[in-house]
Amino acid sequence: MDKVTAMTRRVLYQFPLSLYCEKAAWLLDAKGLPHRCHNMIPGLQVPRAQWMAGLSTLPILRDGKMVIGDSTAIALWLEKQYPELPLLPNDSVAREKVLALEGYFDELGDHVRRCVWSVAVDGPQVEQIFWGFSGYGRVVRMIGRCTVPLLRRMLRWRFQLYPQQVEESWQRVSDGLQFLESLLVDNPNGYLVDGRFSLADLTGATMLAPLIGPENSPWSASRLGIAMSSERRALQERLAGQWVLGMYARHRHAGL
Ligand SMILES: N[C@@H](CCC(=O)N[C@@H](CS)C(=O)NCC(=O)O)C(=O)O
Repeated sequence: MDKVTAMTRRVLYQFPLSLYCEKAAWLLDAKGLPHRCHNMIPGLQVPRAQWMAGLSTLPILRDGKMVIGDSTAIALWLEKQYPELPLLPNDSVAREKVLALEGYFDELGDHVRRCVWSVAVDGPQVEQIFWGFSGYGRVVRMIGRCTVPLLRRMLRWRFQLYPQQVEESWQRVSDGLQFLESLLVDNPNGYLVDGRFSLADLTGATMLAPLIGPENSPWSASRLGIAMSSERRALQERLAGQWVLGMYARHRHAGL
């Protein structure tokens, strides 16, 4: 299949800022699978997502006639369908370890998202962070500019940006960073399972990226501006932060 045909047949329905959509896009890129991204408007995705995959969340991947929703299901399906450039080990024990770490980081992602939005929600760049992607047309971005107070209210409600929840999430994130660092001690090449890049590394790096802000991620400093900048300085110097930056630098090659 040539690249143009593949991009017509393989479509990732996503929110460009979503952790789980970034994970799915990275999965496709890591496997060298050309695809096209279709950016959807948060909230308005529900009927189409329900119709396509019986889910209300993104990412959803359409690959020819096949439609798969949920980033973990997408990972498993891609692995089965395109086993070249594997992201899961053959060995069953190592495979279980990768999947357990993937599940752990996926769950942590919700807390990371809450922490980052709790810092960014009141900042002047909130509209640029949320809508400032080339995949959203001029009209959508214009509406975005006119509805900033509504966006802030929606973010607070949707991600439960309330003091108690935010405090709990920072604690979970702190535990998560320490857990990651415990896996990295005496681990010279930095891969979490069996010394090679896997779904565990890809998921860990994606879910923590909004805190650390690798330049080739949707949460780069050039997109977020000053939001998170003081929190990030300390995080980037930690072992976990260095690890995220290293994974993005070495393995996140987009734009196939
Ligand atoms: N476990 C799911 C989580 C997906 C998810 O939470 N997606 C969010 C975007 S980050 C979403 O679509 N939210 C829309 C909604 O809940 O209405 C996955 O891995 O795909």
